[in-house]
Amino acid sequence: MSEKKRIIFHLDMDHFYTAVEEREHPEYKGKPVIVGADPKGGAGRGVVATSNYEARKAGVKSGIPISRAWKLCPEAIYLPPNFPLYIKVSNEIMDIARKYADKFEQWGIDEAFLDVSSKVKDYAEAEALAKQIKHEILAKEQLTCSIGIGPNKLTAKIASDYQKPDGLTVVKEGEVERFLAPLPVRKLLWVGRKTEAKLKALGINTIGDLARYDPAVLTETFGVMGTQMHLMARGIDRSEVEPRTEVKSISHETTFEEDTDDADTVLKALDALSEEVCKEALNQSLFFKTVTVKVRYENFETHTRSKTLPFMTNRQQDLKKTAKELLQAYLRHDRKIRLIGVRVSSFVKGEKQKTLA
Ligand code: DCP
Ligand code: CA
Ligand code: CA
Repeated sequence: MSEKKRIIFHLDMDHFYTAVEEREHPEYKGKPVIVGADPKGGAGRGVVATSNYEARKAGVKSGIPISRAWKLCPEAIYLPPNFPLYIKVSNEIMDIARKYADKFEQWGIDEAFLDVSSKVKDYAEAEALAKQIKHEILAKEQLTCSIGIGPNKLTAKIASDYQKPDGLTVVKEGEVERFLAPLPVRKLLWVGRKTEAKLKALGINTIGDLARYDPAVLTETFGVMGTQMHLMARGIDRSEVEPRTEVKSISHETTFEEDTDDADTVLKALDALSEEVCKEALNQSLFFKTVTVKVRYENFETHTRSKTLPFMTNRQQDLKKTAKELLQAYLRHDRKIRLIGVRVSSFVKGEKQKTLA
């Protein structure tokens, strides 16, 4: 049975946070702009979320310490992230792109896969469609994006990164292996720095080197991931474009060893639960607005109370403070508590971590 031919787009916004900031503040245009932690004159402890292309020329990239950015580019405009704005813009862009796809999958705050197989009959039509999407995003949002087109998600994702900013790269079926071969293995989706170092030790630098390597040895060295990497190096990826199943809430609860009416004990446990919940939200790049606490008294009577914050957050201090406020009413000297829980919901998604290794 022959497999149905697919045409997949990967769309990724150019220097997303800083591009949005430049749009909102035209006076920043042409100057280096960095969004991230407060540099505090070089003593700041956080990292760079992103930088525009002017700042990148000075070596400032996502993820480097903000103190290092300050050394490299003290003259840049430093801005704290404005997540509500980026998320609003992201939602608008996704709504534009979604219309063009048979199947749509948002991946992180500024990128998405589109399966357009039934919308176009060949790669020429696909290219025209991609231009139309880029045009609509530019017209409505005054922002540029880069689109990669290929027969599968893997190829499309690597192609969107190939010519940035404002790029459009088409890799037709049959050209995939030749397109991938000269690129560094790092470009493969799941190859992190550790794996890259191990591959280098085997003399594998490019995706082509990996494609030619003995798959049995790769499987022996890296397990299932080795098999997977070899397939990817040859441009094989059958995964479907599919909307992710959404996480609706994150919660943790704890039952006390002994029922208690001691406020300290209860509040300490509440803080620990808040920390757990926050860590999970951070891991999944989720920001929440609604906080709910749950209390079960010794007689199993159970109550919940919620509060929706006026802003989105995934900061521990916000959750701890709100959870504490909500719980106060349940702390009574005449009733012992058996269980407490903390839940967060009303999510919006931030940028996803892209490497597994
Ligand atoms: N981001 C972040 N921390 C990182 C990486 C990214 O906070 N380590 C945020 C800021 C970016 C946004 O996610 O603007 C999108 O990430 P990308 O990796 O797509 O990077 P950019 O869009 O900034 O740049 P590019 O033009 O290279 O895509
Ligand atoms: Ca981007
Ligand atoms: Ca991205």
